[in-house]
Amino acid sequence: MNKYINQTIFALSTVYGRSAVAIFRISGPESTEIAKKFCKIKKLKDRYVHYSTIYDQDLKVIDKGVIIFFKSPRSYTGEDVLELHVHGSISIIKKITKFLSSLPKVCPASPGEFSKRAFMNGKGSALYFEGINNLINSETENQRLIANKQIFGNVSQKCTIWRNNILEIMALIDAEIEFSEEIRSNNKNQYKKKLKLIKHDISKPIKNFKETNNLMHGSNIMIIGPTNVGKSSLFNLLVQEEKMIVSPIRGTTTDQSMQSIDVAGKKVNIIDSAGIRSPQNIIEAKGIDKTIQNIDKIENFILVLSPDSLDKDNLVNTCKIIEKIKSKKIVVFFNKSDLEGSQIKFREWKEKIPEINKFKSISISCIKKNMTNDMLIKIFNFLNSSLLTVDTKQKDHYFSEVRQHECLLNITKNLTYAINNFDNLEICNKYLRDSINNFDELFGKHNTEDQLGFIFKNFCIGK
Ligand SMILES: Nc1nc2c(ncn2[C@@H]2O[C@H](COP(=O)(O)OP(=O)(O)OP(=O)(O)O)[C@@H](O)[C@H]2O)c(=O)[nH]1
Ligand SMILES: [Mg+2]
Repeated sequence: MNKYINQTIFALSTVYGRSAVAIFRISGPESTEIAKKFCKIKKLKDRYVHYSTIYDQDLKVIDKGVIIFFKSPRSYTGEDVLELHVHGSISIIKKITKFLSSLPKVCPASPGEFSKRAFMNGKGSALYFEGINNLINSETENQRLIANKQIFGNVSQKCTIWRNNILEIMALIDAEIEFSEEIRSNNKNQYKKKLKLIKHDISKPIKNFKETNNLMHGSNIMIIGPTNVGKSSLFNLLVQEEKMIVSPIRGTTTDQSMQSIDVAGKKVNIIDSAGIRSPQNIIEAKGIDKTIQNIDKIENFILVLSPDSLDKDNLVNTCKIIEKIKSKKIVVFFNKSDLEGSQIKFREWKEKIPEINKFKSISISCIKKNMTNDMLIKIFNFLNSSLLTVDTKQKDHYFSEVRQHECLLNITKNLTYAINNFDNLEICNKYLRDSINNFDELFGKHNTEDQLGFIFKNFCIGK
């Protein structure tokens, strides 16, 4: 075990707030003491549902609930773990938190500390725990599916197979170096071929990384366009909430606002932005600057245009916007289709800026009374098919984290060096050894305290 051995941690593992049940999780050597002393359980049975009163230090009743004890090592963390299932009232949660904090050798857990302890106790690889964290954070079906692959085998299994195959080739090369005077070129070619195959296999999830990362953490879509075209109205429509102020005054939105939504099982972060024009004041100037600066970081754009905004200034501004984002994915929303003569104006937009014809477009009206359920479905389907084109049935969507991606890139780099150095088998094997180290890093083996902190810091408290 590690330096944690003497410390017992606890956390509320359910959401803070009013609910039927709240669960506290306690992990470490004090767990048994707490069960015996403060739940008065004389015979603490492993994995057994005890129904018992919970007392504080003065042996005053806090609540009555279900107590479950998981004896080390058969617990989530691998340590003795005690779960207190109590009534989910805020006062009870506060009382138990205060009471547990007051006990010697017991302290509140930091984010991800339960999982970190589990990892230290060999309960799974870093990949596995990243999957657990992703599953807890998942909101959409695709996030759940990717997290499941990360947890239930596929990912670790794949990496283990790749790693073992490389180890096998290393052993064969070692034998060649050791025993034969002249390496048979036949063998060499065979090893080379096998390494190329592994590299090819790894290249598939690498290629899909951006998409997998987007599916897991959300694709960013920025709503952009001239002022007063209905960008904020569209934003409110998509997030189904009156989040942004909408008004006929140009330059109403001065800052960016983001909200996550689910589009056909894919997480999408919708961003509203300040309308592009010559700024009228310092606040608006800052907002427009912010939009322009963030353009580089965004992949997908909804360009909103309206019939009543077709004037000389807006034509110039729209051309500037298109010039800036033309290498990205763009769709055009012709808004305010309810206005008279709107279709003629939309055609005029296309004639004046022929570039617009290159993008897929949809004609809509954000006026509430015009918005039917069918129209809303049509808008979401349009967004899904034109901006979020990911074939989620593909099997190679499983590495979603930047850390994982970096390890895979290093593995490929070292495999390439190894393949290119078959003339000198010692050098070749050195690169293969480096690739094995990259795999170990991917699994979290030999990682320093800092590196582990990086992996677990984004976990929620209580996991
Ligand atoms: N007729 C009509 N009016 C709309 C429609 N969508 C929005 N509007 C109106 O257009 C005006 C501007 O709407 P906003 O959503 O604030 O426009 P914006 O592009 O966010 O404007 P800025 O934040 O100033 O850049 C408001 O008065 C809206 O009620 C629509 O589909 N039809
Ligand atoms: Mg706005």
